[in-house]
Parts: sequence; C-alpha cells; structure tokens
Amino acid sequence: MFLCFRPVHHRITQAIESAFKKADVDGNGTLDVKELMQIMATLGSTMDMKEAETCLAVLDVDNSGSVSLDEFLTFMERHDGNVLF
Ligand SMILES: [Ca+2]
Repeated sequence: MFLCFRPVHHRITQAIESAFKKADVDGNGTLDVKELMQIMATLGSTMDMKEAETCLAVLDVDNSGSVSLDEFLTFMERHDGNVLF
C-alpha cells in the first residue's frame, strides 16, 4: 500500500485542527476510522476503509482505537506531512 500525504507545515496546524474538529462528527475529541477517512479526504488524500484502518493503527499511539488531535498533529509534524504506508 502506498499513500502520500500532501506536504503539511507548522503554519497550517490551525487548518489541521479545524479539519479535525469538522471531521469529529460525534464531537468526542477523537477520530474513529470513518472520521479519519473524512479528515484525510479534507486534507486531499481519499482512502478506502482498509487504508483508513491501517492509517488509524499507525496514528493511534496509545492504542485507544481512535486518534486524538494530539496524536494527529504530532504525527503530521514528525513526518512533515509526508507519509508512506
Ligand atoms: Ca469522534
């Protein structure tokens, strides 16, 4: 599987935060797999359910089964938005 995120820089952290809040449909502060598909589509990377599950497993550092804003931002910053799965 090969997946390429658009370059994301610190200055658009706010844009990511805003996309995160929009994708967090149930407003619980974390993204489940469906919400993750939504935010990636917003950020320019559409993925199917299987890709989203793989993505979730990578992002979900504390193995909670969902992605928090911190996990998402940390990941995007660490990889400078360029991610290969
Ligand atoms: Ca949620």
